[in-house]
Amino acid sequence: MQGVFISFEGLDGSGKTTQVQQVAEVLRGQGYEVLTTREPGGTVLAEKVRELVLDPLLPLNNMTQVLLYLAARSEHVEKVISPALAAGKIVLCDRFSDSTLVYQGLTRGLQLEALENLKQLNAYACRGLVPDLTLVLDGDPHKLLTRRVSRGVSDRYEIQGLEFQKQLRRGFLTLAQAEPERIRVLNAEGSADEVEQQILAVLQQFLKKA
Ligand code: T5A
Repeated sequence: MQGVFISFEGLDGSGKTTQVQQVAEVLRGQGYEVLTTREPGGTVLAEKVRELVLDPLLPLNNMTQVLLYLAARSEHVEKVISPALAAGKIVLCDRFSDSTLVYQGLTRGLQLEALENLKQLNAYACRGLVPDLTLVLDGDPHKLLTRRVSRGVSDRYEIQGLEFQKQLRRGFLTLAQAEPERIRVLNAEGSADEVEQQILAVLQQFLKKA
């Protein structure tokens, strides 16, 4: 039986990493085999790419960033995600292709219609793999950024501040509007347990149908 591929998306500090871990524990307790992973990352090479691409001191133009993310994703899909899906696991991935469309596309002045090239490059890197379900953890950028800042701001995107986070939010909501069947938007402003309950409600319904 083919597994289920679920990606978590949203602003920096929206709680994706926390939720991936919490939700994985609950699903494992229900008897599911669950793999958690993240982007950029998930393989030795992709973790090295992560260091490069998030380094705020290393100048990288947007196309170079895209190609680095896609190189990392190609490895990640081939070596980690696809084998886990083939083994029937639920894969919970902390960010995936939609982050590229938002961070390297919609926030760079591209409109939705102009994302076609980026989508094609991404589809090539992923060999056509698309998440079965994507959960966007959404909320007021100021509130969410404050959580992250209290832990220390360090990477290439976080240092771009509140205005950039607002653009990111608009970007994820635009994608969700365009693909409402796949992308579900959840309110991430509550406590971690409240957000977890919302996610589990969506997941239980989704897994019943899968
Ligand atoms: N990127 C990524 C691209 O530009 N293009 C791409 O194609 C891809 C794949 C990744 C960066 O790379 C960019 C996007 C990102 O900027 P990252 O460090 O992995 O870098 O960044 P994030 O994915 O944003 O991870 P963060 O750790 O910053 O945020 P999370 O995972 O959303 O949040 P989390 O769970 O770590 O929580 C942050 C803090 O808030 C607390 C946690 O304990 C933690 O301290 N918290 C809560 N506090 C109150 N209420 C809740 N509900 C809370 N949930 C968590």
